[in-house]
Amino acid sequence: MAFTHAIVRRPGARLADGITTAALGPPDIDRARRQHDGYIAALEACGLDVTVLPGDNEHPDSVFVEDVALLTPGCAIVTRPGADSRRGETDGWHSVLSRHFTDVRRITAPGTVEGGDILAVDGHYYIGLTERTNANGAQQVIAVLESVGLGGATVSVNRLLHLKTGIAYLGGGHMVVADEMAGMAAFADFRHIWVPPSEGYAANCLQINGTVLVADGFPETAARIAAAGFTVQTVAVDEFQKLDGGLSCLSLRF
Ligand code: CIR
Repeated sequence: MAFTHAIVRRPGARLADGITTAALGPPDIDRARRQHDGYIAALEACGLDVTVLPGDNEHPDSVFVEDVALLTPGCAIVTRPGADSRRGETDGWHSVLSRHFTDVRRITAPGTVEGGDILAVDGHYYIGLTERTNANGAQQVIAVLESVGLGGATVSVNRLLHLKTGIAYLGGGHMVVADEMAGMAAFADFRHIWVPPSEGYAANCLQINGTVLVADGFPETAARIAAAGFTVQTVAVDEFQKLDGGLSCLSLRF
């Protein structure tokens, strides 16, 4: 699928208070801002027109905009994050998305959904059931998708934060897989590009208009993706890794 636009949000002043399991220390806000600039430049180099929203200083994790919406060719959906501290991040997103989409839906209680749990594969949407995305939320997403002629199905995720923490679809049947995703029946028929355990963070990569953005510092994964025929561009995002955030989490593409 060709993308023309992306939406990002500047890191907020309270970035260092974001949720994390990473034990990599607190992020350096100035370095995070520079890396965010580099990320925007990488999206632009892929041909995207990038809308940059101002930082949200109330919500430390608000830079991870992928989690607050699902954008599809038929509609946009504002999610309802499963993390309590992230729930308020969705305020204002209906109006942001209404500038680009005529049909904007919302996930409602008791459903919870975070966009990091939704993997788009050629018009089909895999929805990871995790601590952040529950069955009710997933069924609401599937109902919306079906109402616009698309489809979705759930997969259970046990060890990872989000589904896309361990998997990325590059197009052409190529799936980058790490950890538990490598053995998942739902993805068995794809052409796997396997991420070694020492480079697990790099599984969250992003194919945009033929270029695959890969986190800097994971040479084996970058080499394996290049060997599959893709142009690879590395992007430094290690300040966001400290908050369990990957490349895809930092933008919404459409
Ligand atoms: C969180 O735990 O919610 C954030 N610190 C990281 C979110 C990363 N988002 C994603 O993987 N889609």
